[in-house]
Amino acid sequence: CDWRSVGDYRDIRYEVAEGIAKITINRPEVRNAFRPQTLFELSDAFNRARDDDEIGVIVLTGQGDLAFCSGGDQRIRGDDGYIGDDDVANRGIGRLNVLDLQVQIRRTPKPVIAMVAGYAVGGGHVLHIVCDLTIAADNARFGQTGPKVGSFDGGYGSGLLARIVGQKKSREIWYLCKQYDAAEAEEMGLVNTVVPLAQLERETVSWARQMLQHSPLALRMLKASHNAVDDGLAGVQQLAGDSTMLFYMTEEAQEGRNAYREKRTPDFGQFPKRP
Ligand code: 2NE
Repeated sequence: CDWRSVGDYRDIRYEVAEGIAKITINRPEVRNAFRPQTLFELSDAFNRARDDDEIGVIVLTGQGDLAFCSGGDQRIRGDDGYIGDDDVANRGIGRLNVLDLQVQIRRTPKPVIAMVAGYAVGGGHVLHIVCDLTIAADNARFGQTGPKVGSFDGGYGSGLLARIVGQKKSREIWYLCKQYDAAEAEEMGLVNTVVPLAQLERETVSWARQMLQHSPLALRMLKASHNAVDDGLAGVQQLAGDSTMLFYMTEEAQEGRNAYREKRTPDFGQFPKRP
């Protein structure tokens, strides 16, 4: 892929090619741990990819071969969350804004692929969980560390993980804080496929290209449908919003709009009462 860099970011890179947006966490010196700034930038990049109607698939990855993401940057973890530069100026109040990013990835109406080389642990592991698909390199290692470092993610990090690998395995992953290699992750359905490290990007781009050949609206509806139950009323709301969007595209809905604008009674009688 001939990636073209877009935007001006400190902690991440945003690149596009062939209808694919690649978002890279770029803090390899800390195994791509995130701080509040990283998450604000990731949020901006996901919005950028969502709003760009040329982009059909988004890839989330980490810089280098050693890590996808190692979770929250423990060096700037305060007593109530992660403290960014602005937060220090603003009385040092901590944030857990990775949770907002998780929700944003779920609500982004385009497939998101986690492209994982090296460690995906802690909050970094949860980021791959909330992506639609995960392509792992054979050097990938997965796990949660929360109980070891005094943290936990009781939302998607537990609930969605349990949906993916089952209740017993999810509790094992969290309670014991073990690490799992790529083959074990594939075995438990935590990743879609495992490929040699040297082929990781090629394989990921190939999956993206296959999806780009398919109907973007069908993919959008499938993402919302897969999310709906687990996301509760917010999931239903997204699916319902997509229904409204599709309804707006019909002549029946447009008749309602046109009648209002033309100050006449709408003629809905022309439309069939479908069986
Ligand atoms: C990721 C892992 C397993 C890598 O191990 P290894 O042996 O390959 O590297 P090493 O030497 O541990 O790490 C290299 C450098 O990166 C820093 C290290 O401190 C080290 O720095 P130097 O000693 O060279 O200066 N580093 C790595 N991860 C970091 C991190 N998360 N924050 C700050 N610096 C980090 C191994 O490094 C590891 O286990 N890392 C910690 C993983 C972890 O516990 N993450 C936090 C979980 S809690 C969380 O993410 C969270 C949540 O649970 C709920 C809400 C929000 C966030």
